[in-house]
Amino acid sequence: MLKGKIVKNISNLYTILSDGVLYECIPRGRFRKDKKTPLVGDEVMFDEKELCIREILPRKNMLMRPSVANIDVGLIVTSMAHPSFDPYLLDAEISLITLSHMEPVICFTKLDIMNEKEKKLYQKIREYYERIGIPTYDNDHCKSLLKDLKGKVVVLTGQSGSGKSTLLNRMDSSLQLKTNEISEALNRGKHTTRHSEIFAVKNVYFCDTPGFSSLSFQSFTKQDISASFKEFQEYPCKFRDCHHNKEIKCGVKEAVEKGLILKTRYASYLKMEGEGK
Ligand SMILES: Nc1nc2c(ncn2[C@@H]2O[C@H](COP(=O)(O)OP(=O)(O)OP(=O)(O)O)[C@@H](O)[C@H]2O)c(=O)[nH]1
Ligand SMILES: [Mg+2]
Ligand SMILES: [Zn+2]
Repeated sequence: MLKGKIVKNISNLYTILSDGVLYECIPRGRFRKDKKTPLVGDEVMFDEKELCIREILPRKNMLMRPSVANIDVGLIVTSMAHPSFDPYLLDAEISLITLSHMEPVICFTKLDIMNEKEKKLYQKIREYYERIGIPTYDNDHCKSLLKDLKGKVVVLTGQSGSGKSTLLNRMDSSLQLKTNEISEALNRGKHTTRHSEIFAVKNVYFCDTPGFSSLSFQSFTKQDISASFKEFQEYPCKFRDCHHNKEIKCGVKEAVEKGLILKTRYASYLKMEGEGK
């Protein structure tokens, strides 16, 4: 029996990295019965002769969409043009990553093709997220990103066509990951990356993933969703359990009025909170 890390999964076949060697394994039958699915990022015990996963070791954390485990940083690859900036998707990803006990980091893309309006928006957006404590980068400055992520396990998230695979190719041209033009008619990507896979670039483990555009908050409590909007805590409300919705003397709503909280961010909050239990 050996210990290893799942670095790739296509249907029921798992690629496991152990001591520099790759093994292709299937899970043992019992996992399905126990409703346990091994995930990319999992540390596992496996039988190297039968090529069979025997045990999933305890997880530090996991994400549902994309489904990955044992992640330090969720790198949200955020396109500013083609596909156009989607504030809800960014906020939803920040909250899901935070609620899954991972650190959110943003990498903006497509800065070279922004129009004047998008350039203005970009300045405002980047400043805001930086101010509320989320590190921001862009794909024209990959070196600093690599330096700051040293030693971490990083999952790339973001909608199809945002440039996740392109970002990895820019950091290591030998990866040659498949990328695709976005559909101009639909202004979105073509779901080019079909499975999650971990690649080592220098001393960072990056997990490339398929893009998702619908994310659900049904399994989270309204309280947890509220807590994932960390900057809201800076503005006290009259009621301690304020939902920042219809209540009077709500510090958060006042901050939105004053322009201290982004309107789009508040709209994201209301949408997610509405879904929570
Ligand atoms: N002009 C410009 N094009 C970019 C940039 N980043 C990515 N692209 C292009 O955007 C398209 C989509 O990029 P991908 O890397 O395939 O996007 P992805 O996020 O991996 O998409 P999925 O695998 O479908 O989830 C490709 O045609 C890239 O060449 C950028 O910064 N500027
Ligand atoms: Mg891709
Ligand atoms: Zn409030």
